[in-house]
Amino acid sequence: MTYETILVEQRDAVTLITLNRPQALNALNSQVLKDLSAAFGAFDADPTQRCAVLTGSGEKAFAAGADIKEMVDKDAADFFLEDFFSGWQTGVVATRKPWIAAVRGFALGGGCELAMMADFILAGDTAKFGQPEIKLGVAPGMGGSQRLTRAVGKAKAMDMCLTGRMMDAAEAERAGLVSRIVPAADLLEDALKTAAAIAAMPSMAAMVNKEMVDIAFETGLAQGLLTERRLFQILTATQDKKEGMTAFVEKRPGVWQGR
Ligand code: CO8
Repeated sequence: MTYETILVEQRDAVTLITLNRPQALNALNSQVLKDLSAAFGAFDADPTQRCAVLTGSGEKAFAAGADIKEMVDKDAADFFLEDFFSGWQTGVVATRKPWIAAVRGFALGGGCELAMMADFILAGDTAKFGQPEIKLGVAPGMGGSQRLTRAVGKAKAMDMCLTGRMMDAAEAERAGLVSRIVPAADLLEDALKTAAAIAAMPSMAAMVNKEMVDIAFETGLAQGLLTERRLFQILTATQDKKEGMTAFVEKRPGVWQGR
């Protein structure tokens, strides 16, 4: 498959997807959404692929936002009739296998929102996160006001959205937006290593773990706990559960079937 705005390569069981519009700081236009939706769909459908990494080309940006040049001449009816941005939910968020955002440089507006769609964010020490849409007379439209608030709490989310200021990697880690910071030069290698470790896990269990944590953001505690218990019970019926526990007792590594 060929893509116009992204690069996709497979490294064993890990798919590496690179946003590739460095001249526009990897701004997210309709073609990027189309390409990413196809790439994430192919990743999800390919049984040889078990974890993905999304990163930006160039050192300056993961993505500097939705493409302002594409939006500048659209009016409200255009945005409404196209249900602008709705494709991110179906094309990217709906991915069932785990994936990591590896962020170096700017992750602003839609770029920050795209990073937050990942299961977790690994940050290079040059990462800068922000929701500067207010400075354009708008507001986040790809989940920023919701996911950022859930990730860092109301005070910081309000501060970010109302002032449009950027958060550096250290602040993002303290606030819980990113899981870890590594030197920018080592980021990709670290992210690929982390993804390979996830890819080596029993893959159905990885998908279920992902789903469980996502449910924590989408339901109340009682419903979340019940869903967790049911999903746990379903996992106990897998060959990998039998193998994992037997391998532990026999003091040997497990050999996974992914089911
Ligand atoms: N869209 C399009 N092009 C961009 C974008 C963008 N978001 N960001 C940067 N570029 C382009 C620049 O126009 C420039 O291209 P050119 O040289 O052809 O003009 C090139 O990338 C390099 O950018 P700069 O020269 O500006 O680089 P600097 O190092 O001086 O500045 C910044 C870097 C600070 C990142 C700066 O580029 C910037 O502020 N970018 C915009 C950041 C931003 O506002 N992002 C939010 C966009 S809006 C959004 O994501 C969600 C909107 C929700 C709307 C909801 C409607 C329904």
